[in-house]
Amino acid sequence: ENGIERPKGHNVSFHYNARVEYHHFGRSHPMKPWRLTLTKQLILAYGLHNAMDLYESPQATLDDLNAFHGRPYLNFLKRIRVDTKEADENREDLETFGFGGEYNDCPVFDGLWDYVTIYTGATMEAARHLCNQTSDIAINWSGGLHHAKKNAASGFCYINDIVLAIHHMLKYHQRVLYIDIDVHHGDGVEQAFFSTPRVFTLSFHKFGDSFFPGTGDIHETGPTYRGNPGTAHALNIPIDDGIEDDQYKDLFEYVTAETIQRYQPTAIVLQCGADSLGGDRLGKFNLNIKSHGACVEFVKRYNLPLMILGGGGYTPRNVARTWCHETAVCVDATLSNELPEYVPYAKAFYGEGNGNNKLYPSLDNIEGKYHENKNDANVIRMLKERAVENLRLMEG
Ligand code: ZLM
Ligand code: CA
Ligand code: ZN
Repeated sequence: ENGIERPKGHNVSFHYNARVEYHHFGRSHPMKPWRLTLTKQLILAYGLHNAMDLYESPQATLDDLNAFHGRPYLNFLKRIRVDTKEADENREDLETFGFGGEYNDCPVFDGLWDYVTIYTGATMEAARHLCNQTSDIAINWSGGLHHAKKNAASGFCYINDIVLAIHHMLKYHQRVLYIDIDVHHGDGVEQAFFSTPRVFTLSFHKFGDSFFPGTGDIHETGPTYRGNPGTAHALNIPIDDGIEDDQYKDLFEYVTAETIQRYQPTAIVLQCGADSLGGDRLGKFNLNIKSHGACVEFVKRYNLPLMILGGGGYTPRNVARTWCHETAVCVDATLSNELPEYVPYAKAFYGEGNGNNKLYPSLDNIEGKYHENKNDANVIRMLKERAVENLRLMEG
C-alpha cells in the first residue's frame, strides 16, 4: 500500500527490544534512549517493517558479556544501585570501573543492568543471524556503544556490544572489518582487537582540541612493537570541525575502498553514530542525512554480510530521520521527503525552522549552528595519502 517491498536478492533483519526505550540516563544527560522510540515510529510510519524480518531480541546473559568483560566489573554493574552508590564500600569500585568523578558521563541509573543486557542482546542476535546466514544485513539501532572497555564504562558506554558481536563472528569469519562513522573515535573496539590481524578497525572522527576520547590520530595504527600480529590493523581518520558533505563522502569512499581492497574482509560491521550530522548537540560536523546514509550505501554495495549499528546521536529528531533513511537504504527503498501523515510524536520533529515536516531538512546551515569548516582541501588530500601508506604497513 505504501510501496515498501522486500528487497530482491538479500534478506534484512531488524533486531530490537522496545524495553530499551524506557531507560533514562538522568535529566539533561545528552544520551536519550527515547530517540530509539522516535526512530522505530518513523520506520513503522514509512512501512519499512514490511521489507524486513523483525525480531524481538532476548536480553544478553552475564555469561554472554563475560566473553569480553571481566567478572568483577560485570558483578559490579549488575549489583550497583542508585541508592547504594554513595555507600562507602562502593566508592572505590565506582572509581575503578569508570563511574567516578564529579561529572557523570556514565551515571548509575535505575535499570542499568537491564538497559545494557537489552541493547547487547539485540547486537548478539544480529551477529547470530549473519553467521547462520538467515540475514545478509542485520540492523540494531540500539547498539554500537564503542567506548566501553573490558573492565570499565566510558563515554556513555557500559558494555561493548560491538566487541562481543565481532568476537562471535570470528568463529565463522576469517576477517572482520569494523567501520565507525560516529563523530567520536571508536577506541574501545580498536583496543579490544589490538593484537589480532583478524579484525581491522577503521574510524572517522573529530580529533583535536582534546575532543573525547582524545585518541585516534592518523599515525595511530595499532601496536608498534615488532612481531605483534595486530600491527597496522587499525586506521584512524582524524577530522576537524565543520566538514561538509562532499569532503566527507570523498574521504570515506576513498579510504573505505582502499581498506576493503587491501584487507579483503569476509564480513563488515558498520557503526552509524549520528552525532556526525550537522546540528548535533555534541558533534560539530556539517553533514546532511543523505551523505551520512551514503556511507551505508557505499558499504552495502560490497555485498558482504553486514551488521548495521547505532551509536551516538544527540539531536533525537535527526537521529530518527537518519536511521530511518539508513534502514530504507538497507532494503533498497526510496522515501518521500514529506513525513507520513500520521507519525506518533510528530511534534518531536519540529525544530529546524523550515524542515518541520520533512524527512531531509537541511542540516548544514541551521541558524546559529553552522560550524565553520576547518578542513582544508590539502589536509584531506594528505589524510588520503597517509591512509594508503598506513594500509601498506599491513603484512600479507
Ligand atoms: N564531562 N549531563 C560519546 C561520549 C562523549 C569527558 C568532559 C561531563 C559530554 C556531556 C553528562 C547532565 C559516543 C568528555 C565532560 C560534563 C568529563 C562528553 C551529564 C553534557 C552532560 O549535561 C550533561 C548533568 C554530560 C556529558 C555533556 N560528555 C559531552 N561529551 C564526553 C563523552 C559517546 O557518541 O561516542 C557513543 C555513544 N566526555 O568529554 C569530560 C571529559 C565529563
Ligand atoms: Ca568514529
Ligand atoms: Zn559519538
